[in-house]
Amino acid sequence: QALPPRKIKLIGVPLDMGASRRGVDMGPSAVRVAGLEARLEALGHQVTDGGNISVAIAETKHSGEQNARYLQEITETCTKAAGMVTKALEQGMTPLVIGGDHSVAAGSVSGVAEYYRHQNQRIGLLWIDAHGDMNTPETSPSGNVHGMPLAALLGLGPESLANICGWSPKVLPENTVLIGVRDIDATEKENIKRAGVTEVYTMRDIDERGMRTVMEEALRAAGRGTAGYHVSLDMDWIDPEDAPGVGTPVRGGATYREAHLAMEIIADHGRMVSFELVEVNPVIDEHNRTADLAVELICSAFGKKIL
Ligand code: EXY
Ligand code: MN
Ligand code: MN
Ligand code: MN
Repeated sequence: QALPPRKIKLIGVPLDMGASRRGVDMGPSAVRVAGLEARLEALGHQVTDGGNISVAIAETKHSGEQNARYLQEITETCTKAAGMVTKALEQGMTPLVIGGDHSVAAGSVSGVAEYYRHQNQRIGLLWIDAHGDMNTPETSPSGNVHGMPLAALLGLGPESLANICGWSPKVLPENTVLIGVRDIDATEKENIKRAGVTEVYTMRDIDERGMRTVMEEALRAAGRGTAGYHVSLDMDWIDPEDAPGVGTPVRGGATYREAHLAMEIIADHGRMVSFELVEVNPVIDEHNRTADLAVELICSAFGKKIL
């Protein structure tokens, strides 16, 4: 059913130090319990579960600077994640990273960019999220690092995250696309401009122009001159009616069908080089239904068709 079959490397990252609400560290487990491996294999893919990256427990650490709490531990985790992602690609596998809070993306996207850099290629990035994740320690209203990973990947900082793999920026603004945003801080808005990211599709754009048009434009921008793109899916993109188990829910998100359609279009284009899904919080979920939806969406992104 899925075309063509891929070798998928599953990498769990039980990180929750980037968020103030606890519990997303249980995300990888909830997504596995929802049947991720079996359901991908039913589509014809070959899945190897690489287990979880070992992550420090917040209670055993000092949070450090308040404008970017646990930055050191998060950088260590992201560095490990980047290494695993690069290695999976070297082995001909498609990385599938399950978080954890969204700060892990600073590692996974770095790992993908590092692999393609060795082939003199660059990657595009689809950031699918209610939030922009474009704060720096200087602009963050919360000090939560999960509000900063996209700024790091574009080279704005924080510096230790931006320089994972020893270079920066990991993606160019013209190949970086924000999809579904509806909660951006005023200072963060400035950062988006400063970074030069113009491919921003808000929920209003999706309402007015439809998911199909938005996704076609988004994929064109992310794919222009790149080896392909990484998909970073924050589950808080989806409306809390359908995805209640997330750390930072925001009303007015993508519907169940819109979310599937976006993933189906990504699969049709066949240019996704890696995928990550973050911010599932089992502590506030209802009978694991956010994790179930996460698995469904991953299957759609990996080629599951209705008929
Ligand atoms: N913009 C807010 C902050 O920086 O604190 C909220 C960030 C939430 C980030 C979530 C994961 O996408
Ligand atoms: Mn297997
Ligand atoms: Mn996010
Ligand atoms: Mn978010």
